[in-house]
Order: sequence, then structure tokens, then C-alpha cells
Amino acid sequence: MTTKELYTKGARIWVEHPVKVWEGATVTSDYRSGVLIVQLDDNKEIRQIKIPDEGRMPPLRNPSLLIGQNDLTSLSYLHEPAVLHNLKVRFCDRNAIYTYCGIVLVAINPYYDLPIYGDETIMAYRGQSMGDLDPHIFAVSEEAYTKLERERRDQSIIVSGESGAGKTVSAKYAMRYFAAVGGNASETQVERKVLASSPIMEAIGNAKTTRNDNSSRFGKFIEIHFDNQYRISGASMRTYLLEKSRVVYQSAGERNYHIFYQLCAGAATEKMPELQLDHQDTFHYLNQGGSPEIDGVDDYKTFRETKNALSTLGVTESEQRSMFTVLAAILHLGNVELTSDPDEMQLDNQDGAYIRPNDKHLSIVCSLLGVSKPELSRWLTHRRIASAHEVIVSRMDVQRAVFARDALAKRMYGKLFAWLVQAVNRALDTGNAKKHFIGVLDIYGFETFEINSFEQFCINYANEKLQQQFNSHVFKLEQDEYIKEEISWKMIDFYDNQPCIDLIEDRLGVLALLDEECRVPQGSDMGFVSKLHDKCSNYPHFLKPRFGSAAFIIKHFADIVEYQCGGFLEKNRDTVLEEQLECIKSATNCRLIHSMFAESPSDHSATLPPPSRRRTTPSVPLASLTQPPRRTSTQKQTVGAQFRQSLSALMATLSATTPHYVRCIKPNDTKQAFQFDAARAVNQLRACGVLETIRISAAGFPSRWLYQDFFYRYRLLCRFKEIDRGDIKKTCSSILQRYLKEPDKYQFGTTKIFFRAGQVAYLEKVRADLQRAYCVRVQSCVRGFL
Ligand code: AOV
Ligand code: MG
Repeated sequence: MTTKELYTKGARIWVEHPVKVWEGATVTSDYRSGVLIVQLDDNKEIRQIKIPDEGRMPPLRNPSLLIGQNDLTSLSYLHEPAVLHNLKVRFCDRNAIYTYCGIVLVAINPYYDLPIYGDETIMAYRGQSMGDLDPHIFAVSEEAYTKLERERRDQSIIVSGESGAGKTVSAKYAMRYFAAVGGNASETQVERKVLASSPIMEAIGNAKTTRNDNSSRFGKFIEIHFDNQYRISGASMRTYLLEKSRVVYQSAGERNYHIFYQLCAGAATEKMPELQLDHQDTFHYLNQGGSPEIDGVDDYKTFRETKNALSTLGVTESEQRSMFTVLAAILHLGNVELTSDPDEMQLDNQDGAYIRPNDKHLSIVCSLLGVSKPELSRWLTHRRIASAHEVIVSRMDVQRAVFARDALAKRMYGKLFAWLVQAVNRALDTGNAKKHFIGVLDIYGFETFEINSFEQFCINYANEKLQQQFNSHVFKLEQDEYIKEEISWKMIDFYDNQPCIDLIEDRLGVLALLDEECRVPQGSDMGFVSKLHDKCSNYPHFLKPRFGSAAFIIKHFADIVEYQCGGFLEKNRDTVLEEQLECIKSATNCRLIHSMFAESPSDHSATLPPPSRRRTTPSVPLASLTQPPRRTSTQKQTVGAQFRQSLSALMATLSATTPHYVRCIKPNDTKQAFQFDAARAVNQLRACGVLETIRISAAGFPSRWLYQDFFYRYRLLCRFKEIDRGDIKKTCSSILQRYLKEPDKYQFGTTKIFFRAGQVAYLEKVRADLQRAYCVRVQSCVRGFL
């Protein structure tokens, strides 16, 4: 088919639109070189489109037969406007939030409670094949469960999407499905425990952000274990990179982790006077976002739910009390006032941070945990500097003292979080041998903000790795199908993002240079970024920003992202003053503290980097000064290195499973039910690899028809004498030889015919034309007869 044949009068195409992204239009006169005249569907405007290059004609629309398909890959024209239109029709006109795109389930957040998740729906999907019923998260879960049985191979469900797109909700429905179909109703009630882990993890790891009232601030991979009878026998969970900065700081409109607000509400209602908690607004660590409430959420009610879930998982009442003690201690620590006001302190030394002797919150922290007040007070205001020959203790300036205190609070929260994950894991480990598992990964999707920092860098790095695993899997599946059907095809190039991963992981890549800068004594964020500019400019995925030198740019698969280097070193080091840590670890009133800090493979205790300004004022020498300088643990693994390791372990786990992908799409930013913002959706389809899947499909043979099905649909295109019911394959071949002149456009497999993109749409057009002509003939015959 030539361009002239395709773009004739009446051809239906897509033209770009500033808001709708793509708009339907119809060609009004046959294409002549360089110009196409079209009429827009919407306002009937006639438009002239200049075509400088025939290789870039506007995309053609699919025949209406194919609109609203359950599976995007069954579209004949596989391109962005077709995908977008199909999703929109399903979502807006039919309230269908799920659509397949080959092996991917696309899930669009409806922001509306649909009655499609009840037990009766679970039972309806049980035992069905994926194509038999409407696309659904339960269908994907069922597919994973049956494959586990059939193939005896571990499975995984990988959920991704941007903040608020519905990942956590999808992951919970998948888990609920497994609990329902694999529950063993035994004494251990492990499926109940698996479900109870969600409210606990959400209490300690989720928070209100501007994008999502219940945003997960960590990634998690839950393995649900099955025994020989494919009944749930236990479970385990791994978590990734909790956002600790939220513990001490929240942006406008955001909150700290839910558990703090739950605890304040709980303490007000239940008898917990020892925690000395007041209204949440009185705590610096809770009130910075100025948004203490969440619509429709009762913090006291959720506090009760969290407590019940903890009890279900066997966290005892006394352990829960200890948890609350640590949380309260963190809140009070945040209210300890570090001041430099010498008048108030009646001191002449103006340099440095002081705590008033009667600071109420410091006393509460010390009595809650059972630590020495003079010690804690000293180490919140002083630091120890060890040189080769001596140890000097000096008073910190206020900024540095606040920074150190916050680092301590973050560390305590991080340790509590890790302890709880361990507690959950202990409860989910029933001691039964795991034979098989289905893993559910609920991980942060690709992110790009106005200002991108270390967190976005790690998140996008994780997505880059997941995308690579996804691409190679999709590509391999395509190939396997071609091999099974014995069709010959040339390997197509698919987008491999290894070069971008190399930029991050190489011996002189971003992570290595960051670690190196963290190790040098005078290392700085600026030093790091200038090293990057020096050493990484040869990488095709690295760019220097045009303005300013405090940033670097990475060309990710989903977008080009500029990262600001500020804070990279500190976040990668994640250090706490060792003296503060020792002080907290000496707690006599709280056994949990000892468990939390017991074995600490990921401890990053170290001295803070030397101050950049102000002279240090040696203060009273302490007894410990006579001891040799204590070894610091700066050499411990950095956050980046740990993250890299845990990601590579995750990739190894995932690649030993059969993966199933769920891509969640956030359709609007105002949380309105069934509102579809095309521009937002397209960006996400790009970022989550759906369009890339389409590209891989489109590069091969995206449409497949069984011989029989093809014959029934297109026998109209066949002369009567060519029909050979004994040899349908031959009959199909006669049709195709007549209409598809280029032999490369299709291939005969053992059971199916494989078509290149656009061929089925063309055959549909021919079929419709023939049908029309036939009708006209019949009508004129009838008229003649009359
Ligand atoms: P996320 O996990 O993808 O964001 P959530 O799963 O928390 O997003 O979903 C955000 C909100 O969207 C939920 O609280 C629900 O109100 C709504 N929602 C999502 N899926 C559905 C659904 N299937 N039906 C009805 N409402 C839904 V983040 O954790 O922020 O990246 O870090
Ligand atoms: Mg989430």
C-alpha cells in the first residue's frame, strides 16, 4: 500500500491537539504531494496539513470494529493516539478502568469505589483464563496463581505508576485475591496476617502528600509463600528506601507519617499519660505542613485499626507501648529548643547552641527512654572532633546542632521502621517450608519534579532497572511466540537502557563518584557534581545543564531529568553523631531501643563533616578526651551502595519468576471520578513503558489471527472458486496474495497468521468497501426488479 492509497478521501486520521493531545479528523480529498486537507471531527474545521516527509504522515485511525478492545495490542494501528483513544473510550464511556496491553494490565485510577472487588467477583475470576472475562487485577492474579500451579515456577506481580496512580490499592487487591483463593483457614490464619500487614505498613510508611493522601514513602516486595497444595503457607516482606527526611520536615500541605497523628489522637483518648503527648499541632515535627487533617480519615479510628493489626501479627501490648514510647520520644526530641540566645542563657559566649536547663521536652525524652539528661544535653550541643593526636570537644552552632538532632530523630525512626518490618516478617514466617511464592512489588514509579534530588535519583534508577527487566521480558516473549509458531523473522532492535544504567553503576559512574566524594575529608556536593561533569560527559545519557553548575542531567528512558546536587552527600552518608547514638543506646527504660539498634548492618554513625564556617570553641575537656580517638564508621556502606545492592537482589529474584505487570495511570490531578486528562495520561504511558511495549509489538507482527477466524472474517475477499474448506490455510493465502502485495507484511505460522502493523486495518477497509459495493449492487438490482 502506498501513501496515496492509504490517505484517500474519507481516510480517518489523528492530528495533534494542544489539550486533547490527539484529535480525530477525516481526509477530505485524496493526498497530493506535500499537502493533506482534513476536516476535524469536533468543530468541522477544515485544515491543511503540510507533509514535508512522507515517512511522517499523520497516524491513521483504527476501524471502529477495533475500538474499545480489551487488549490494546489487538489494534491494527498501534501508536500513541490509538492507545490513548482506546483507553479513553473504555474509561470514560464504559467505566472500564482495566485494559490489557499484551502482558501488561493498564489500570486507570477511577477515584470512585466500583463494585468490582467483592468475593463474588473473586469467585467469578477463579479458574478463568485471562482473555475470558473483562480485564481485571483479579484476572492477572488468577493468571499468576494458575501459572504457579501449572508451571511450578515462582511468579511476580510488578505494580508501578506515579504517585496516586493506584499502586498500593492494586497490590492490596492482588493480595486479597491470593488470600481468598489460597487461604487455608488453618490455626495460623496466615492469610489474615498477610492482610493485616498492610495497615501496619501504611501507618508507619505512608503519609499525606500533595499528590496522594495516603502516599507510600517506601517500596515493598511481599512474597506470599505457597505449599505443595498451593495453599498459603507464610509470607515475607522486603522494603526499600524509606523517605526519612519526612520525619523532621514536611512541605506545605503535607504530613509526617500517619502513625504520629494516630498516636496523638490515641493518647488523647486512651490512657497514655506517661507519653506526655499534647495536641499534634504543638509538635514541630508534625505541624510544618500546616495540614494536620486528612479528608475522610479519623486518626483515632485508624489508631485502633493499627493496634488491632499489630495484635493480629503478635506484637504484644508491651511491645506496642515501647513503640509508642520511641515515637513520643522522637516528637519531644523535635521540640527540644536549641538556642543561641546568650542573654537568655546568661552566658557571654555568643557562639554556639544551648539548651535551656529547664527544657521540658528534653526532660521528657530522657525520662521516657531512661537516658542521662546531662549527657544527652551535652551531645545535642557538642561534637567530638578526632584528629590523629587528640580529641577535641566543641560546641556546635545552632544550625549544625539542629541538623544533628534531626539526623538522630531520622535514625531512630528508620530503626523503628526496620524493627517493625522484622516483627511483621517474624509473624508471617510460619516455619513451614516455602515451596513456591508469588511476589507483589509495590514500588515508587518514575518521578520528575521542579527540583529533583537524591530521592528522585534513586527512584528513577530503580525504575530504569525495572524497565530493563520489563523490556527484555516482553521482547523475549514475542520471540518465543515466533519460534513456537515457526515463523522466520529478523531480530529487531529494542530499546535497551543498559547505557543509562552504566552511567549510574559504572566504576566511574554516578554512584561511585558520589561514594568517592563522601569519603574525601573535604567532600562537598559541588565537588561531587564537578567530578561528574569531568568524568561522565562521555556517556550518551549524561548532560551538563546549560545554566548553573550545581546540577546534572540524566536522559532516562522515560524523561530527561535534571538533578540538583544539594544534599546528595548528606543523604548518601546518612550520618548521625556517634555520641548521640551511644547516649540513646544507653536507654534504661526502653528495651525496644536495644532491639532496634541490636545488630546494625546499615548503621552510618560517623562524625559530621567539619563545619564550613565559624571557629570552633574548645569547651571543657571531658574524661573521654584522654582516650584514643574512637573509630568512626564512615567506611560503612552508603545509602546509594546499599540501594544498588538491594535492587540487584530484587532483580535477581524477579528474573527467577514469571512476571506480570500492572501499570497504574493517574487520570487527573484533582482526584475527580472518571475524569480523563489526555496529556497527563500520555506522559505516564510513556514513562511506564506501555508505549515502548507497543513499539516492540509494532516492530514485529502485532496482529495475529487463527486461520479459521481469519477465514470467517475475510471470506468476502475471496472468489468462490478459491475457497477450499479442506485447506483453509491455502484459502487464506489466496486472499492475502491478492490484497497484500508485499510478502513481508505477513507470515504464516503453524496455527496463526502474523501481520505487520496496519495490515488488518487495511483488510478491514477493503472488506467494508466490498460490503458497501455489494449492498449498492443488491439495492440497484432490487430497484431494477421493482
Ligand atoms: P499509589 O500507591 O500509586 O501512590 P494509591 O494506591 O495510594 O496510589 O491510590 C491513591 C488513591 O486513589 C487511593 O487512596 C484511592 O482513593 C484511589 N484509588 C486508587 N485505585 C483505586 C481503585 N481501583 N478504585 C477506587 N479508588 C482507587 V504513592 O504510594 O503516592 O506512589 O507513593
Ligand atoms: Mg502507594
